[in-house]
Amino acid sequence: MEKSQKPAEERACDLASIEAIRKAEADCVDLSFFRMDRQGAQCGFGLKGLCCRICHMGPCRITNKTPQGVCGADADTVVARNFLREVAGGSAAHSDHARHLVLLLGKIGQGKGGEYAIKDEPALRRIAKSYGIEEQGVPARDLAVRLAELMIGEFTSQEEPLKTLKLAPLSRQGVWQKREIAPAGIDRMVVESMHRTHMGVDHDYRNVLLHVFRLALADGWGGSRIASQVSDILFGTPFPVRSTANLGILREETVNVLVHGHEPALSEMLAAASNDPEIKDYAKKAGAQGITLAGICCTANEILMRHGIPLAGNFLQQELAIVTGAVEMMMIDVQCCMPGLPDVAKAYHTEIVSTSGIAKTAGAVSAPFHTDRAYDEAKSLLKRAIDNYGNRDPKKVAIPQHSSPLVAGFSVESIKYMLGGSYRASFRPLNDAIIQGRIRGVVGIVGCNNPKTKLDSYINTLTKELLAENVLVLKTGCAAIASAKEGNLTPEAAYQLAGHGLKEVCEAVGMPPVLHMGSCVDNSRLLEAATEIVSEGGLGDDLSDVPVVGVAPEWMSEKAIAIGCYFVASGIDVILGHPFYVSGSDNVVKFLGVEAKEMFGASFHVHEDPREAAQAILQIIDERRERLGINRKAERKLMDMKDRRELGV
Ligand code: SF4
Ligand code: MSK
Repeated sequence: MEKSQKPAEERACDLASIEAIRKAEADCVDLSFFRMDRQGAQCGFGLKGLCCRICHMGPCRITNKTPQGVCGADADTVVARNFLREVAGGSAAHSDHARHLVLLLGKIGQGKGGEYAIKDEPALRRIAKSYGIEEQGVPARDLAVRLAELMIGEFTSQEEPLKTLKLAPLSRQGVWQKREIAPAGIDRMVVESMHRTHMGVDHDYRNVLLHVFRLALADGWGGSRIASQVSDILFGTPFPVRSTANLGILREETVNVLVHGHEPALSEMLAAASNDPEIKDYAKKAGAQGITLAGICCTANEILMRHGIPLAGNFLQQELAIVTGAVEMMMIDVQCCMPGLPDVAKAYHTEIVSTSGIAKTAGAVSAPFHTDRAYDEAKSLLKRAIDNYGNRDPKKVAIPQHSSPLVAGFSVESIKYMLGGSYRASFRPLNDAIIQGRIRGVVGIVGCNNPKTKLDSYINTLTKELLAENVLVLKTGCAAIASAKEGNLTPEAAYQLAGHGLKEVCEAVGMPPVLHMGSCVDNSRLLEAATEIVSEGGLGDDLSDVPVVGVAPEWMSEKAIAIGCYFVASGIDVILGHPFYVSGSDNVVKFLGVEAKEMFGASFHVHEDPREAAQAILQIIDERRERLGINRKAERKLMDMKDRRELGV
């Protein structure tokens, strides 16, 4: 391996990652950081979205000299089609994850769910009711069957719009009807995207882009929302939990097992099985003090939110965790698991085990798990990891001793509870704080890491800038893990980072200034939170009224594009830390940045500098506050003796 071109401290912010990158260099282990260097200048046609390989008359590259492909497609058509295919990939990923959970819910209802059960019956009843299913007097298992059938209908509906759209504010539903972008079944929307972008079908970039937003809505209000809802029913609605984040959570004296990917079904069983006395004994007999179960990426977020299981790291730390030399097994499922993991693992004793039949990786052990015998399979995977403990080479072990405490578990239900207690659980105190100006606005910071950016640096800089300006920050995915590592997910962080008003609110409620709301499918919880703000009253009638903004700072996946698109179609402006592959078409850029605003009341904005992004966000928030008539500091009236006498106290 060639010598690295950059010092480790220019690649990552947190000390644990810096130490692990240095160790990888010393161990001659290749990482995504170094592969990015070797890519050199990336393909200009790809970056602009101007390469078309949709048919085999191509591949065609659109240039000034060749402004059309062989078929006559111009830059607008090529760029728009490529963009739609990306959103189809992202929407399919979220929604297929949801489908697996719905199928499990149905099986549990039929008594065929193995050890899985309905853990949160109130959530089942609440959610069934929200879809108009009569739940009173209906046994939980029957209700599960009915809800699963209804949800499967959300995938297969051919013409009827999604039922989940009704969970949005009425005025927003009106916008979707007016623009004719209310989606039918999720599967149909994905299939239609592939059809429209086949050679010789939809060539009008506007028509293609309208379908982008239609499809994205099927993801945000459909697939992703369903995934979060069913996870809550099966595994419990998240409530605040304490935990720890970063590579320092790995322990030399325990068997270290990591789960990585997105789907929570197996990791839930692993969480239970790791506490099984038989497994604990087995670990002791192998000479370990026990098992440390921890997570990477969004599987980590799922089990953190419900069990407080520690976060080993975010996307760019998946290889670094193995480089510690202290990981016996990394179980991967779907999405964001790098195919290079087995190469890294070869340098150590780590076993990479792929647990999904749809996601095999060359060099990894394939052990697809089955929901009807999940607990036994979870136990045998843990035993296999314990058996590997003896293969650990102490000379190769170096666990960075850095980790930070955190509080996570902020579902909409738990935020309501924190704000109002069990008798007055509501968003009212939050709305009042926004109206009074103590909280200037709410920003959702979401998405991944990308070796194009120093790991976590944009996310953390932006977060601090916004907190100082009294902006409440909601987080999901790898962006949330970045804040966890930085120590910003604790109530104490409000004292160090928040402006006066936000600090007051956090202090009164006892909450962190940055709320961890879950994995990337849980971005639907951000829509849910914004909808709660609207329905609580006093801040407009639509999502495009409320002072809320979405940001994807270091994004890399197609899912992040789908998320951005459903935010915009829902009326929430989105700031990107780096642009989509669309700059090859001025018309597409204008559509996403300007025309979207006219249609949806929100659009995309690109800001590659986090401080500049913070200013742009504050400007959007203040414009919305201005329109609501609340853009002034709440006047503080000093009481004189006369006022006090009138109060009669
Ligand atoms: Fe070229 Fe048209 Fe075929 Fe695309 S669809 S590869 S632009 S001929
Ligand atoms: S895991 S999609 S890197 S957030 Fe959801 Fe992280 Fe992005 Fe994957």
